[in-house]
Amino acid sequence: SSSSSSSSSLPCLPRLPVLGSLPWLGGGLPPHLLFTRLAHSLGPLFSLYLGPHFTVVVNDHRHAKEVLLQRGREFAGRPSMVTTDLLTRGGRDIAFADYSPLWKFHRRLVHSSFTLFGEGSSRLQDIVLSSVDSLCAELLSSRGRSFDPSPAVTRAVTNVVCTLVFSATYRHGDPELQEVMRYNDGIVQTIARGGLVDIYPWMRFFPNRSLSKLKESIAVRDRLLTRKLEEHKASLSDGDPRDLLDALLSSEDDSITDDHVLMTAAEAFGAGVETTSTSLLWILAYLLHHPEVQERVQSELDECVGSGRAVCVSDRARLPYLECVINEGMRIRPVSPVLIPHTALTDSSIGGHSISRGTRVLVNMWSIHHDPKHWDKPDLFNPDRFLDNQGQRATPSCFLPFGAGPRVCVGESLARLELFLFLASLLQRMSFRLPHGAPPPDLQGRLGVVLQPLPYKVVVTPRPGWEGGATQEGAEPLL
Ligand code: HEM
Ligand code: PLO
Repeated sequence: SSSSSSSSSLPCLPRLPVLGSLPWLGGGLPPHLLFTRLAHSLGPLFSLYLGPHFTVVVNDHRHAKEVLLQRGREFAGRPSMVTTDLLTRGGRDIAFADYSPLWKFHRRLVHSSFTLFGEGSSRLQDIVLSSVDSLCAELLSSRGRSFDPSPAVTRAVTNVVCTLVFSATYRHGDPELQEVMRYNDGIVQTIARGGLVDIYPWMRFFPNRSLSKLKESIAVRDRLLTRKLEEHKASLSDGDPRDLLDALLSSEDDSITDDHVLMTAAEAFGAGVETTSTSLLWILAYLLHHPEVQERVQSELDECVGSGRAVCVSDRARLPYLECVINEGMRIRPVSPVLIPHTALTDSSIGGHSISRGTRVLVNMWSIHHDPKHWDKPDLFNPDRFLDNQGQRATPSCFLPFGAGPRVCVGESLARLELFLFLASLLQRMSFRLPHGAPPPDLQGRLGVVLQPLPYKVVVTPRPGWEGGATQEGAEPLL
């Protein structure tokens, strides 16, 4: 059992003073692949020094569950890092804040505000569906030309989050929306988690282009969000909260400061956009590789929804194959392949090895999602693995794309709802294929703040009934 004490000691990479184990981490592989390879020789649980920081790497689902669930509270800390401290005003957010009673209260508040707009609420569905409609119209207006779907998808997802967080909806080309997307890009490019400043904090005193760009982007973000915050304060009423900002502002507790409200809004934004759009782009990339999967989703849609109406949340239970496609996409390309670093809040243990307080723990979800002991042909995109032999949906216990335990993603149900409504609506209305002679998308991806596919191009063709664009032909007129 996981609690039995182990006689062998925890394997550790060699290390030098100051550099720690960094010289043994060369080869240019991104961390999730490097750790997976090291686990082959050292075993699924090993340790190393990232500069001065003793770090345990967990590569199998048994130990991951110990860290995230069984001893979740003992491993619910976060290390302090230079870039994320700048990003969050020293941890006044959820994701990068260390464990504290205030953090716990803050997280619960955010969680319940999400539930307020969450599943079952028709408002959230309306917000998502209206953004999906414009996305479909935009993609269908390409009229058979090939294009990169990423900007349009990112814009659509950004619009959903803007509505949720501060009730703004933007038209294509709105300068404020462009400002939001530009600052977000600046942060994404410079916040590379695990960068050198985050290992050696003293490096921030050297001229550093990337760090100045990060600071500039953060300043643009703060100016915009402060303006939204002031507008909300001025128009706040006792009625139902209009959005996340209202919900946070109406909290009676003054331990939640303006800084907390601002950082939470900024984070919901960043997390909401980066993860959802990236997951959608991965799934589209795999559909281009597997046209038979796309056709099967479309037959399911034709059978259960048809082309006479828009897809809605209540169709979810009737579209099990689409859910499997979404799960398989998140399994094979987890957007956060090593989660966010955890730290031990007290002396504890993993797999019987004692772990001292302050130890950093990296959970390698990539290796868990590609473990050949638990997944048949793990490198194959096969949505059927999420169906049992009766054709019912089944979720294997080593599938954890949102993490688990006290630090589980707070946006999980929102994210799942968005992925479902976006994919269902897109595939109901159009088919995606490769441009003539184009190679299928690269599936290696690039690890930045999330694991992203490299840019690729698609051609879309409207499906029967949707040739006229987003509004389908022969539909009831609105008035
Ligand atoms: C944390 C995945 C969408 C907000 C996380 C973590 C993962 C994750 C793996 C880290 C868990 C850990 O460190 O143990 C995803 C995926 C998404 C998604 C795969 C979409 C496909 C969202 C959305 C939001 C969100 C839409 C909010 C609007 C957060 C926050 C945390 C988090 C605030 C930090 C939780 C904490 O540290 O306590 N997410 N996420 N995520 N996610 Fe998500
Ligand atoms: C993305 C860029 C934004 O400008 C700021 C931001 C906030 C929250 C981060 C997100 C970024 C990247 C993805 C993260 C998210 C919190 C949880 C999520 C790290 C940096 C994941 C997948 O773990």
